[in-house]
Amino acid sequence: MRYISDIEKQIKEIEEEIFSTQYNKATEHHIGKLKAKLAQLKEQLEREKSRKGGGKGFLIKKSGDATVAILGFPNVGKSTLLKQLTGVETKVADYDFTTIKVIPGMMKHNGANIQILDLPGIIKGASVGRGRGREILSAIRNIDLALIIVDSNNNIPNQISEIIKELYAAGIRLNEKPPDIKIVPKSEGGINISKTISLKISDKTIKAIVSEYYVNADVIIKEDVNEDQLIDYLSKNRAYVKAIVVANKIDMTKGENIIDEILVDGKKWKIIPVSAKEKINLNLLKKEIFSELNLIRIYLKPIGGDIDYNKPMILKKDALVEDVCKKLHRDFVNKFKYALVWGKSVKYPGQRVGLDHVLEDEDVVTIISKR
Ligand SMILES: Nc1nc2c(ncn2[C@@H]2O[C@H](COP(=O)(O)OP(=O)(O)OP(=O)(O)O)[C@@H](O)[C@H]2O)c(=O)[nH]1
Ligand SMILES: [Mg+2]
Repeated sequence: MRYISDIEKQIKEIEEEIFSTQYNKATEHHIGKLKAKLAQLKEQLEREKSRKGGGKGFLIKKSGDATVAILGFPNVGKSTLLKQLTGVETKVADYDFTTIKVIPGMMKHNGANIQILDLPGIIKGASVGRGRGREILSAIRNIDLALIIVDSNNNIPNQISEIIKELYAAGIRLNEKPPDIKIVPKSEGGINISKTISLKISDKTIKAIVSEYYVNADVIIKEDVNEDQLIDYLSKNRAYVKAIVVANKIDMTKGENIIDEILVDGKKWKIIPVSAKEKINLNLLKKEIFSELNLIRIYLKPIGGDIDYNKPMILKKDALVEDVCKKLHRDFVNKFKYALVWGKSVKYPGQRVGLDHVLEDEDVVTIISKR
């Protein structure tokens, strides 16, 4: 434990130094360096803690076409929502921390099986291990979509802001793309920077940060990143997750407070107002989940047979004919001759296409294979 407390002490010292240093052009590189050191210490702390057995994470078996997690403060109605979306009953009660482990359910929509995970409530300090914070946060690193549930009786922007802060501190970036950076370590020559655009941060700052990780490296930057994004790239443990906000209990607020988009900490968030208890807007929510997941439905038409519109094949957006073949059976790719496609992705009905043809939602496909 001594080792862990040493790391924690160093983290505290650096955080205090960053906090008390004025940010300007002259201190930018120094702050960048401190932030990079901080990121490394935090990673080290995580490693030590998980090595010591704490926070192994919940054991979740992914299943279905995509996985969505329900996330929010205690008592906002997460388990009630799970029940309404999936039929899975778990304890619902009017006190905090009713749910203490991950409860999975399956939501059927548009022929897709969407796995929904109900998580215990997260609290302020989750990222440093309060509540079951570490387990909860590690569970959302590999999902396809996070539903951030807030209680519409309370301050909505505050709840969103607190939750994204906890996730951010745990290395989870919501609705962000990984920065367009490439860093190639070398054996000599120091740190070389090349940029395709001009950046707000100076080369000195970039060097200060990168040198915390590498002595020699080529750094290629293609977008106007800040120091945090550069550190994100250098840290290997960042997770990029999509998210939408669900404002629950609107039956109690009579629609006050409810807006469909909100600006929190400079970022726009889409809000779906619902009442899990009174079943208001649940179909709208299902539709939103399906569309945010970027899934498409493909109907298979056997040669000379009928299409079963109730059983689409569910694939990710921009899927190819090849993906259809692979999902049918490994052999279909080898035996593939051509495919016939009807729908939005082709110019005329029944068009002949190859394996690399990009499909669209609700296309009808017939695979013609060699004998
Ligand atoms: N009025 C109203 N009450 C709701 C709604 N959804 C849930 N509740 C109530 O809010 C309380 C908490 O519901 P849960 O579903 O247990 O909340 P939870 O977020 O899973 O709570 P924890 O597991 O403790 O984090 C219960 O008393 C529910 O009946 C809603 O849409 N409207
Ligand atoms: Mg619950």
